[in-house]
Amino acid sequence: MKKRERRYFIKQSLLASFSFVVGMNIVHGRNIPIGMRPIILDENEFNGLPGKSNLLTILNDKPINAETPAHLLNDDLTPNELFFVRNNGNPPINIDKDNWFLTIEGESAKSSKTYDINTLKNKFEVVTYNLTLECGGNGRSEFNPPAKGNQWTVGAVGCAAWTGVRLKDVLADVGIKNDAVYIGYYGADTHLSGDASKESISRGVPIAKAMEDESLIAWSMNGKDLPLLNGYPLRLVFGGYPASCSGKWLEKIVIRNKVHDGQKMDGQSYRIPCETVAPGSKVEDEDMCIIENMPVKSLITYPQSGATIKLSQKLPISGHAWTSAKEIVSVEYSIDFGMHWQKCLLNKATNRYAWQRFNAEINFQKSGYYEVWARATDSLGNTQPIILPGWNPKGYLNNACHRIAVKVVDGE
Ligand SMILES: Nc1nc2c(c(=O)[nH]1)N[C@H]1C(S)=C(S)[C@@H](COP(=O)(O)O)O[C@H]1N2
Ligand SMILES: [Mo]
Repeated sequence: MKKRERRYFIKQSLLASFSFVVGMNIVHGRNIPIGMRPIILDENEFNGLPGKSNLLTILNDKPINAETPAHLLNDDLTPNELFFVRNNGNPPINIDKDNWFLTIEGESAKSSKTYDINTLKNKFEVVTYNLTLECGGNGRSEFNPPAKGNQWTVGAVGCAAWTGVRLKDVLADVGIKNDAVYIGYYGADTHLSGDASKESISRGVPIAKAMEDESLIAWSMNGKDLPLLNGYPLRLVFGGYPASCSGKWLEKIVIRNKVHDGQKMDGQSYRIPCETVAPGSKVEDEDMCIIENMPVKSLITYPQSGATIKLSQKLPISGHAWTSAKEIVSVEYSIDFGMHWQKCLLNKATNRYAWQRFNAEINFQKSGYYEVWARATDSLGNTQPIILPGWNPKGYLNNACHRIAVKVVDGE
């Protein structure tokens, strides 16, 4: 009997990821054997992320997840190419922004309407807000016992100037019934399995959050089109909430008469135990609560951890602090592992949910190894824990103080 040639080909979903990363359709891609990657992914000048700096740290390429090293987050507005990327599925390809449609409907909508992006621009007031987006899983890598999922360190956060229309204006145009409690989104990305009937993610926010002035349907980031990986051509942006609520590649919003029950709203996703639990506990789904407001947090963005300075010099430090409350009221730093804290200079925010710059100059009295820690306090009196806050099964909401290493050496 003739021996049949056996070859195993990659899955359709992996091929879709490869095509996306390469930035074009891979002709004959179905023939790629299992275990082989397009060679271009291994060439140095190509980090595989369209519109993104190759200085991002790639945590996962199926789906694409990449974070920003802390010292590259020093700008007041995070440059588009440095803004982190968190995908749950395969981003859409071949987008035509002139033929992009957003439909608003749902059991608590008084009508159903579909808008193209030009209509949104012309029909509603166009506004710009600086809004901080932070993934609910930012900081996950520090949890112990470890939590599964992307091992974000500190860089799943950024603050950009988002331009678009207010979600509340568009919802009002459609009409909101009195029984509305939630909105949910649907995007054009596809499930990793390749199954077209499944959503990769479909989350949302309570109606009160949707109605805030700063809750946007945005098409622009820092004065430019959204990068493809950040939701081009249209996305939701909610500052102060886990970024998972800010639906990318936005095609549909539903006005719901109950808590939205889309993909990753249920089970353990984007939920924490309603009551504190011991590390490592198994928590039943019904004892898990949806994450709403994000906790107060800060990041030292200058200098880079590991910096060396001379004892005779002062060390300038800088960074950002953010909160879902009205504002940050103080940022302090410590160089003695939290025994003493000194105040930093703190800028006012341009608007609610924008991060606030802090600065300080540090004098060291002796040469040696130091850590600089930063701790922010918001207008509700909430402050950051020094070590890891409440353990939770999925590793969300780690707002422990950021630490950097500094070496002080003798000399002028
Ligand atoms: N359609 C869609 N929207 C999405 C996601 C996604 O996978 N698909 N990821 C969410 C999550 S979990 C986060 S943290 C943010 C990340 O936004 P960014 O990639 O622009 O930084 O987008 C949210 N919106
Ligand atoms: Mo996220």
